[in-house]
Amino acid sequence: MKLRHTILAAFALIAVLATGCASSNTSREIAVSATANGFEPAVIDVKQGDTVVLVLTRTEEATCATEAHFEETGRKVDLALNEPQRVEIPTASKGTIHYACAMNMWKGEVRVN
Ligand SMILES: [Cu+2]
Repeated sequence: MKLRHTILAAFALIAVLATGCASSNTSREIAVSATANGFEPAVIDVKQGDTVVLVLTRTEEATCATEAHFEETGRKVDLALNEPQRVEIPTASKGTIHYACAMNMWKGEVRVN
């Protein structure tokens, strides 16, 4: 009887863990504005394995951040005024994804934790 309870408890624990794993991967769209002060917010924290899409929008005419160059992926995105650009961020491994304006003056980063 005691063994049976232990086995049931083990199955219950496995079920809880499996459910926890399945629901821990979430999908996120994160809005980033390119303004006269650069990319805002400049630092974003996400979880490894999550589906993460940055939605970059240049909201001011007077900014150097008219492009976003992604260091790790080599992707370059033109930021026309008030036209949101969607950029998927790779989150398979932990680390930091860096991006910057064409002159490398304004910088942003996505930290995969
Ligand atoms: Cu610049």
